[in-house]
Amino acid sequence: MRDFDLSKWLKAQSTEVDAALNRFLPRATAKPSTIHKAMRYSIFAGGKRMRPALVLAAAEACGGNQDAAMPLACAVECIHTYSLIHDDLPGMDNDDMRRGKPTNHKVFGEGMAILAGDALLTQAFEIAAQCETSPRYPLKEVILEIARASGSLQLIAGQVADLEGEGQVISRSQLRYIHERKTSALLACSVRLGGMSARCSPMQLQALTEFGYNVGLVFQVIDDILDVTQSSETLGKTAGKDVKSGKATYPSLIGLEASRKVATVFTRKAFEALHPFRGRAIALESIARYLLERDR
Ligand code: GRG
Repeated sequence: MRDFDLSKWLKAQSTEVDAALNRFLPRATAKPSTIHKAMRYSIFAGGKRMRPALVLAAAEACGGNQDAAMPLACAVECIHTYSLIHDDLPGMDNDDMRRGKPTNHKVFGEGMAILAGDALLTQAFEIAAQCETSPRYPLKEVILEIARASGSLQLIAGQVADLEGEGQVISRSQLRYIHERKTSALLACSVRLGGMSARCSPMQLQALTEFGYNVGLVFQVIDDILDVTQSSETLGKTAGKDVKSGKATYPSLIGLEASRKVATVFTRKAFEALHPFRGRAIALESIARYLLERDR
């Protein structure tokens, strides 16, 4: 931990992930070129690549290798990017800025942005289907893992509850329900996929699930705090939108200070989940710390 340079590690992983995504996605010139340009526009707009990093870090913690984990790292990034494109649409959050750039629909129009999201979601499964599998985690398990995390009981359920909760008074447990689905589901899926690519033991898979679930909650609480405390420029997306749209968040429910404490508690639980790895999950530990301390 002492000598581990997370920013160097993240940069190196991002370079590899970008190169792999470039290979997996159809060329921008492939017909019909508009859709491929739109998909590539958002994929390469400069995201933090946190979900691929979690896939690769979990694989490493379980003694796996980058080559086996890479298709799964790229698949989760495609799902994540699709969800951002659709979340920004006029019918959802109606946002103009994402990843420091105009949103997909601002550049390509609403219809094309819907299609770019659809195409990235489909692309994710095409990429995932190319991963190496094992008797312990056959392809069916891997595909089910991604489908369940991004389906109507998890990721989409979170978005539904988020949409329906706008302008409503919602309880802390309802907020937790939203965060578990909107954010934790894909983060937990990411670390689980990394573990599966490394043929992890059932005990390791359980530990990764617990870890991913808790860092997902940290991620969302901090995201909500940053929405209040940071500028749009720093975040690369419109800041202050939660208050404006009457969205329930931890800061609006319990205040900033208490929200930070909640994030610290979830981080502690995430660290505890890593005990079975006995110090071999250095990148995961470091990512958990970064997710708590990040300022953008
Ligand atoms: C299925 C349309 C649809 C939505 C599902 C994921 C989601 C719900 C909505 C996207 C917007 C949102 C607030 C998601 C919660 C998770 C989150 C804070 C995403 C932003 O992730 P970052 O900060 O983004 O990792 P970058 O751009 O760095 O990849």
